[in-house]
Amino acid sequence: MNQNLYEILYKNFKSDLDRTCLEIPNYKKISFKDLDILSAHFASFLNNLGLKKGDRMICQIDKSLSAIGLYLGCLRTGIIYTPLNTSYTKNEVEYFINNIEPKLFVCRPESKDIIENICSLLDVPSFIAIGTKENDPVLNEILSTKPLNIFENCSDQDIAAILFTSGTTGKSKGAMITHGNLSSNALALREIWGFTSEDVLLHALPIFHVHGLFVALNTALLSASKIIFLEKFNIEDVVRNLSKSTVMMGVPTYYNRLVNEEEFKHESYNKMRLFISGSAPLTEKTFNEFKEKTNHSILERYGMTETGMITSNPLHGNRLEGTVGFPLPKVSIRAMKDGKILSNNEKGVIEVKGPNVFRGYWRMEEKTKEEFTEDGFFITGDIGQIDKNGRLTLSGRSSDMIISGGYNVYPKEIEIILNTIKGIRESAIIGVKHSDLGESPIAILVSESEDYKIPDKEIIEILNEKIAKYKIPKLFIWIDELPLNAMGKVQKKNLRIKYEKILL
Ligand code: MLC
Ligand code: AMP
Repeated sequence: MNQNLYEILYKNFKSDLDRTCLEIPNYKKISFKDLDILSAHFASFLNNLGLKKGDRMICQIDKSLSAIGLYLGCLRTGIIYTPLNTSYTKNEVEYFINNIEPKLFVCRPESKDIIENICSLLDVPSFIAIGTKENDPVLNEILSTKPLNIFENCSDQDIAAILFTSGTTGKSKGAMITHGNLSSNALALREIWGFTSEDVLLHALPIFHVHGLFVALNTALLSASKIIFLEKFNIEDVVRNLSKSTVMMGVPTYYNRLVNEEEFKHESYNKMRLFISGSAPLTEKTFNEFKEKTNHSILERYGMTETGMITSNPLHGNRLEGTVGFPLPKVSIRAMKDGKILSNNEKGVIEVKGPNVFRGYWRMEEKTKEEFTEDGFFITGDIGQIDKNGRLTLSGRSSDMIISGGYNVYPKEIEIILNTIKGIRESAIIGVKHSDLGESPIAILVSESEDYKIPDKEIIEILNEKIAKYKIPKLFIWIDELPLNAMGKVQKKNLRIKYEKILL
């Protein structure tokens, strides 16, 4: 049987073709039929450009109907979809192109000149720029093609998408996510979160990461639920549209902001049945304040780019603050230490196995091998404990990764750049508490000379050229020397303890 994810989604919404699928502010309503036809136009357009199953397409575009059309068009044709965070810089984009070797790059109109230049230098055969407006000329061109109602034959092992995740070495890795990974996860989430065609999902997340793209979109489409599709998380728009919604998904920052928003009153959530949080730890404070204000217990779940969703608190039953719940159907987890499986709440590294686990890192066989155990479990790098009922509580990460507003920041990537700046002898990036974003990176620097410290502004200018804005440290602190352990390694734990509350 064809395991093409689009065909599976289609089979599940085809009895609702005339119902509204997408409500996008300042746009006409889009029915499931409209969406199906739109994706067939995109499939045709990709096909006319000569792309075929297994070819890669990179896009760095704003959240829009076209972005969904492109995603679904790729699924239909078996073309590998590679979305990039819109804040990535030219420098970062070049790395992704070199790594992926796409046949097509789709960018925003405002970055057309820069991307066109990179594409010609790096031999990307095709390139287009597409905007968000209903009358965008490139969208119109795509809509003028003859729709291609294709469901390319795919096995559950065929790659549907490659999503980049950074690494401890500072080098991004492309996670190869298959049609089978995505369908198994969407089917499991529909079941455990009770999604139906009666639901209205408030969608304010970006769609270049797993959370907004797969968890939210795939689950809603598979359930034939309506989606209120907002361009981004803007508190006024979210509050206004929540009154028409039944489910919302978000990172903890969204819930921090809602709790502190005066206009977020009973009328704004009286139709809501479920608030879901993930991508970063939801603090007990936010969970409890939200519960006090709304009488809703936020349902926290846990996942990763490489694995999709792994565990979730229950829809029915106790949603325990500070825990991420139980493994999804068909997913196994274990906590490991020194090669032993732990039990009864002992802390170890969490490993996961199941149909949700990705195929490996694109063109990084060695790295892939390192991150799997011999018996096929993926080593997440998250530290946690599993109680006797199977409930998981996370307590940290084995790497020093920072999660800022749901985006991952890898210290190494920033330190490598800082250490090349004249005037900086050495640097350490650490994550400290941030009341809105959860955590934020700050830089601890040692100067090359005693009497001159480069102004922050100059450092930021250099960083802005090379890395996305959300990775820029919120503070630069100069000290005489970095604390080292006996092995000569920077004791980041000590720095974290010292500066933990500096941004609060
Ligand atoms: C934006 N900015 C951030 C930021 N987002 N800075 C730090 N951390 C962030 N997360 C910066 C911008 O570059 C800009 O800088 C300034 O903040 C204002 O931009 P904005 O777009 O207006 O920001 P804001 O609306 O406040 O965005 C914050 C946010 C957004 C939390 C709403 O980042 C967001 O929607 N995050 C969701 C991330 C997500 O989807 N994660 C899922 C990963 S998947 P300047 O200098 O120009 O002012 C995953 C797996 C799983 O982890 O389990 O789900
Ligand atoms: P990413 O690389 O963007 O896929 O991020 C995945 C990481 O986000 C995981 O390895 C966890 O460290 C973190 N994460 C996701 N969900 C949660 C959660 N509910 N609580 C704590 N951390 C989470």
